Amino acid sequence: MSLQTLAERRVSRSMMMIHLRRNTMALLRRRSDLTGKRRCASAATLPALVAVMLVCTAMQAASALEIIVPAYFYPSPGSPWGAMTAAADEAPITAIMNPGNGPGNVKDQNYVNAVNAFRAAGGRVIGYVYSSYGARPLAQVTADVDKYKTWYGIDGIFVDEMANTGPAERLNYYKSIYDHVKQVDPQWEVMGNPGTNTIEQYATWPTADRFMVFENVGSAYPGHAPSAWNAKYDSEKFVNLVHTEASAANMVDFLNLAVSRNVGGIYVTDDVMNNPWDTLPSYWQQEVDAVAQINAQLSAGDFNGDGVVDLADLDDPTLGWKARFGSDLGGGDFLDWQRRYTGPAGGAAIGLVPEPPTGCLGAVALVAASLGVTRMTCNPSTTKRKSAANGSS
Ligand SMILES: [Ca+2]
Ligand SMILES: [Ca+2]
Repeated sequence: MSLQTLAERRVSRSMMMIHLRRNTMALLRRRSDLTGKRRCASAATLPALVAVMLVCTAMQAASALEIIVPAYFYPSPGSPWGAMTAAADEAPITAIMNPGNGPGNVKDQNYVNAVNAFRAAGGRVIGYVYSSYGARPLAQVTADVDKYKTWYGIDGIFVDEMANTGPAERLNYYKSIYDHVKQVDPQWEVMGNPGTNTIEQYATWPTADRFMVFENVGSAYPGHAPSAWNAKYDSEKFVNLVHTEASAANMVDFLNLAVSRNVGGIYVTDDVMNNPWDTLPSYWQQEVDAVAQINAQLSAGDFNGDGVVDLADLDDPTLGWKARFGSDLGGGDFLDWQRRYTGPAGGAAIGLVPEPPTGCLGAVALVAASLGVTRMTCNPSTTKRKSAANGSS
């Protein structure tokens, strides 16, 4: 992998983590008493985890799962753009705008307003261009890219109908698009859509920052097998689109399946062919909630949002657990951290892992004592966030 690609990955990861950090407070506020109960029960497994701590280093938190919406609907009043904007502080969302099989012929103020509102709420937007599997004249593609840059404040380009085979000149065609986008704006991402598995050369050439490697009906998703080379890259490099999936339960299963398959971006809809992308799914809010829940699990213990669960998550002067204890973080969050931290023992935190059944109480009490806090128990009604208990934010 080239240094440039690595740098872009870091930019992409840091953008994701900024989004995660922005959402941390909201996510934590949404956790229920049930979650508190589950956390306290987990104290019984702590001794086993201590053994793991001794042999491992700081644990890498997984990248957040992102929703990638082909938003091929016009932003008229009451359109699904409003529902996407309303959800943008709950889960990371990138919308693909597509005014007219591309940017269209004129700047559209309704798109300006919708895009600006969605981005102000935390969403990202990339602009649709098609490439006819390498047959569309390059100048037409780059002209579309330029129109997006001139008319809209967005975050990148979505290259549809991407080829997934050689020869080198086809790869070079897509690298030319990629290079043009990076010239137009080095911050812009390029998402390529072969719609199916592709060869690794498309990633290494490079031709895109991430790839949509599945676009098909729900019934084809469980049996889908990603290319073996995908495992060498971060999950944020891969996106799946699933349409014609009527079952909300299957949708949730597919989100988890995506995580298990090293896929960082997904969208599942019950809309069907000929155009499954001209509205949001009927289970949109359930999908947003499910992604937020998955991300809360993936980021548990990573209080400073840097993608790693380590001692800084306790000690960071503003974002660390100690600094936030009693405001938006409590004993259950410490146990999250303890479960996921696998680095060397340091400070007071690790030396106090107790035996069950008083595990939760003891762990929290010992850390709390070092902070001068006296009344913490394992009762979910008291370990839940103060903000939730007070009904404030
Ligand atoms: Ca439709
Ligand atoms: Ca961290």
